[in-house]
Amino acid sequence: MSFYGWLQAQFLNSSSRKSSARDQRDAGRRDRSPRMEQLEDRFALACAAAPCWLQVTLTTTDMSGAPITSVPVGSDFQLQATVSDVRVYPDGFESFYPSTAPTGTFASYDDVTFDPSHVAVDGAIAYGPLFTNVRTPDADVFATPGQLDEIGAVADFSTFFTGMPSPTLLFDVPFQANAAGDVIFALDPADILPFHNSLLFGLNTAVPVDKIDFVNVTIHVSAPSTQDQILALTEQVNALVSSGVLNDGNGNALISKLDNALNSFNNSNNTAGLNKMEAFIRQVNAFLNSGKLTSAEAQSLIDAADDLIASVSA
Ligand SMILES: [Ca+2]
Repeated sequence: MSFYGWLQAQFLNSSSRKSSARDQRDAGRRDRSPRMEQLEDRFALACAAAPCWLQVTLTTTDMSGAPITSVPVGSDFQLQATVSDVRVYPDGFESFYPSTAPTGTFASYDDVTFDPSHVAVDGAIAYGPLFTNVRTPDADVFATPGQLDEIGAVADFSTFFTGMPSPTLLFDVPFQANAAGDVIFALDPADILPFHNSLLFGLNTAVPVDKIDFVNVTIHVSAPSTQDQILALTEQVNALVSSGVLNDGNGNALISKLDNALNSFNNSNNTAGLNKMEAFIRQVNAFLNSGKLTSAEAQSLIDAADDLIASVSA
């Protein structure tokens, strides 16, 4: 598959659309901003055979798309990829391609690896609105834990004569943070070729891998605060009381120990706080032994208490 192959197959053979296409192309020429601003960016580019032609950039964002570098355990975030045509004419263009003709990324596919013991995909891929064609289906992308396999798409037909802005959104993928630590999202070239070649406007061959600047991202997954962990445990106990598993007295026996632990932690007396958490665990085990709690209910409380103890002791 190539840029011109697509043009021929999908668009140019359709004579009925040629006149509107010409209008769009003229409009695109008038609107196209100078590419000079990208000269500065090129100093930061890194590909095996500089100058680079295509940049694929990963960013981690909150659920509204604002970039973030850390996220607490249990929270959602998004992995976002943008693509930028970073060529400086005429390098990387066909010799006959006019300098005023449309530029941008026509197709981009990659693999992304990550540590699945720390983060997990938590929803569907949202491909960029200008990448509407040949989107790799979610089931294929998500088939292997710890990898987004062959994720990518081809540009919308509407961009054929206007080009594609740089950067343009390629995809957003929602993730959940499950365990504390630094998580690297790393790009790798796609493997299913030529179907998943990276393509640029004005270039009739695939973008060579050594001309692609892959920009990875690391997000720090932070453990929740001790206060947040105690609050979550308190809510867990309250739920057992309101569902009738524990009576009020049982609930108070547990919650008073959590309150005492919280006071100790707030006063920076971690040793006393940890002792009170151990007392909480003993009380849970007592309710387990007397049959008030099932082993699953008890284990859930003990796991959360152990997590808290581990994060305070770390
Ligand atoms: Ca792959």
